[in-house]
Amino acid sequence: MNNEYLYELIEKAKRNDKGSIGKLLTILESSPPEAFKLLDIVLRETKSKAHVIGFTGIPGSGKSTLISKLLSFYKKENCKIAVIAIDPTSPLSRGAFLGDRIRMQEHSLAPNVFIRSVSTRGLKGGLSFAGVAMIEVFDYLGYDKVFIETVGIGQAETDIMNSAHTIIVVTMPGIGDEIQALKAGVMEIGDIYVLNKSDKEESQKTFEYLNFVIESNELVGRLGWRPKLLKTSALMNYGIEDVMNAIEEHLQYIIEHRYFDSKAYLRRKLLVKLFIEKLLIDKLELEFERLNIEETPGLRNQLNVLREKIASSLKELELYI
Ligand SMILES: Nc1nc2c(ncn2[C@@H]2O[C@H](COP(=O)(O)OP(=O)(O)O)[C@@H](O)[C@H]2O)c(=O)[nH]1
Ligand SMILES: [Mg+2]
Repeated sequence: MNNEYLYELIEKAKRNDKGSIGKLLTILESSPPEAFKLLDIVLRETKSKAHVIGFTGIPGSGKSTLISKLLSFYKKENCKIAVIAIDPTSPLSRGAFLGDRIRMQEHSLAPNVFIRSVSTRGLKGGLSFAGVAMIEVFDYLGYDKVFIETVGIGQAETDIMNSAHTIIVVTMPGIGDEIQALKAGVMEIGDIYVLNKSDKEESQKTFEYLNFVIESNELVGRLGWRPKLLKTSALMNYGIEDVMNAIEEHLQYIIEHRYFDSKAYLRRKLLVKLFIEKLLIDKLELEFERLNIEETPGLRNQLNVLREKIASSLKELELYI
């Protein structure tokens, strides 16, 4: 890809040409040299403006449905929103219920909404990199909100969640021992807890339990923010506006506490590490595949072959600079 083509893509993406935006995101997933050129431009824009909101919680708790309903509210506010779905069960990937997929697709036709599904497969060391880099690209393109949906299990998802200003943990009634859910760790990171599927009978009991945990200060929010607990039924479109109001309240809180900019700073710093990490891991994987331990007997020799290859790839970094 020559530079002119990349610049052209960026210009078109800035005018909200969705095809071009999609191509830029694909570059982040598939081509480190091009990704480098793109991010070098993107990160020169010093002021970060996008509010990044992470949605996590067990599969089936209703994250995608909730996001889809929130999009309807935010669209009315004339907000530009990007959704990054890092979720094998995302409505955008195969295997989802047809209805969910259609609802999400309806949103993605709206000019101010962009939805991207990131496959967890085939991105070896690069999932964190691609996810965090996508946030930066949406920020650069003037998106007001970036929603991220993950099931929050792997390291990549932790990196990406750490890049969010506001974290929403979505849970549902009847998942058995709620204490287990808390112990799973995922419950400890939320700024806002959403008990979805509150149309279900057993939901009041779960709500009271979660409320008790939060009230008794077992869950300590970041920066002194008191975690909120909300009840929704994404299916019945109930409580969605409350979630939106809580998101906006949290945004105001973090702006007042000067957390908004420091988060963006940390995210951009993380991206530097993830970029180098991705280059090195890709190189190591490639050379490891090529290594023939019969032709190169002895651990010392084998390590030496890999060391030399990695050293030469570090030398190649000069090509970027
Ligand atoms: N009863 C009920 N079902 C819901 C609600 N929200 C989502 N669902 C259903 O739960 C299933 C999983 O939802 P989904 O949004 O894909 O969950 P995700 O895996 O967390 O993204 C789907 O069949 C939804 O229709 C709700 O509020 N009440
Ligand atoms: Mg989902």
